[in-house]
Amino acid sequence: MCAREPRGMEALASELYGVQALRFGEFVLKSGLVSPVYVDLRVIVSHPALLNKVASFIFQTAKDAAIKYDTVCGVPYTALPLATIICSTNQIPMLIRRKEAKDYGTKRLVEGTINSGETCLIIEDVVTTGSSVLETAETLRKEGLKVTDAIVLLDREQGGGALLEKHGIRLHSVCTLSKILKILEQQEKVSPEMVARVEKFIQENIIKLSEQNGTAPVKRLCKEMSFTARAELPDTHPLAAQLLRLMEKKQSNLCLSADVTNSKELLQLAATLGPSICIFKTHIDILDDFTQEIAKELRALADKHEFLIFEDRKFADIGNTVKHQYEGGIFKIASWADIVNAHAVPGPGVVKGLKEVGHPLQRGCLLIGEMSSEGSLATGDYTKAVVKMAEEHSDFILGFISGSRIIDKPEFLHLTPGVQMLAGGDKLGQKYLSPQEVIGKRGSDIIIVGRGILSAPSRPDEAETYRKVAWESYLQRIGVSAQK
Ligand code: 5BU
Repeated sequence: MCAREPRGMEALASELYGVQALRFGEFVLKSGLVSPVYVDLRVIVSHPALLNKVASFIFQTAKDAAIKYDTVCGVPYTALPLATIICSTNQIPMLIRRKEAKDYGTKRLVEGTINSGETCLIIEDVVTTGSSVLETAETLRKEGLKVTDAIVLLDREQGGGALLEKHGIRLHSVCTLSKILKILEQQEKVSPEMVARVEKFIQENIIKLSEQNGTAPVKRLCKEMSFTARAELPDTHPLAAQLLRLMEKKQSNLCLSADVTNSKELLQLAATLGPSICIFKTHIDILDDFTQEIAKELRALADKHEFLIFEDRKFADIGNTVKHQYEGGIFKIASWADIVNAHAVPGPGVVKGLKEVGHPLQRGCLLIGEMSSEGSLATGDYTKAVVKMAEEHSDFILGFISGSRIIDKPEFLHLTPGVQMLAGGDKLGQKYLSPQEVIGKRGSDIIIVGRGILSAPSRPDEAETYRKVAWESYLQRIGVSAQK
């Protein structure tokens, strides 16, 4: 829903352009998409007169739409000062949504007086997918508040309104991106060619409801960065870069989960499926007959067939203990596994301990952001905290185990277990999604497949089938048609 064009919109558009809240050119977004427009309304806090003006436009839009509400909440952070001005000027009680509750679970997520049953109006600066507004609405609703409407200064018209409508929220915008474009074109600030480019970009990047999953919209993933391009980014971990390059070379984003209990079978798997895979994942402690010789032979096969070895050890103890578990014991994991993984549950000490051993050896670690098993507790704020921990230790953490992309930074890799051709599950809580869903729709990079391949009559043939399907899903995602 877009409000009638309010008077003074031309002046507002011109001022926003003047302070570079809207910029035109070529911008690489966090997702790797190249966009001809960049909207950053955070800058308006440095221009008090403009900040006041934006707040009054938002308030007027709520008035024009005759919305009934008791309180106002701004989506953190840019909309917080806007909500403050609106509430202070018009004597309306305000609520503040915390982005993260410190000490998870013990602190309040919403500050201010909450009167259950009251209606809260959400204020936002810019809406693309609608997911930030939706997150805020869900937090408020959990506190017993009603959320029926949201006002946004700028709607990028990329599907946010439809998502919010699905969740019972009417989106009202002071202005749309295309309207602002028209104004700036008339003012000769933006060329007709640039307007056409931006309009095309908006059209091509509309996130359709059918592509959205639950509350979090799955991003439209066309025209993303290729694995090769991601390998070249300055912040990509050297091991991730090596992996990305070998994936492109072998045309494989398949990780085999070699869950067998006999070392002969393990080595045979590595020898026969090696050409089809980018990673060979082990649970070394389920082998009946492990010796260091096996690790050596596996290492030689990894070098021969160019795959990485990932020991799915799931470290989850204090730093000092995991250091020993990683380096020593019978398995001496650090001496042969390129990649290990860890739970974030103990806090950053687990990463620091592992890093002391692994970093000098140029190893890398994946953090477990989500699990594929039914009823997993690794969701929501926990997953967000895992992402934060990874960002703080990106010299050792190269990515995540997760069901979908959990951070839009192309430097990080996402590996997803719980994959089979047919969705479903096993009797012990494992849940399966298809390779197309995981790579094409959920934005993960690598599928991890165990029994889907291991229980097939011909393991090499089945591995090839998984490799091809996952690779084609990746090619489609980056906008390249698969070579048959
Ligand atoms: P499957 O046979 O494809 O179901 O095997 C999946 C493998 O991935 C198995 O080794 C699990 O231990 C591993 N896994 C998982 O299934 N789910 C998770 O969330 C994580 C690991 Br973390």
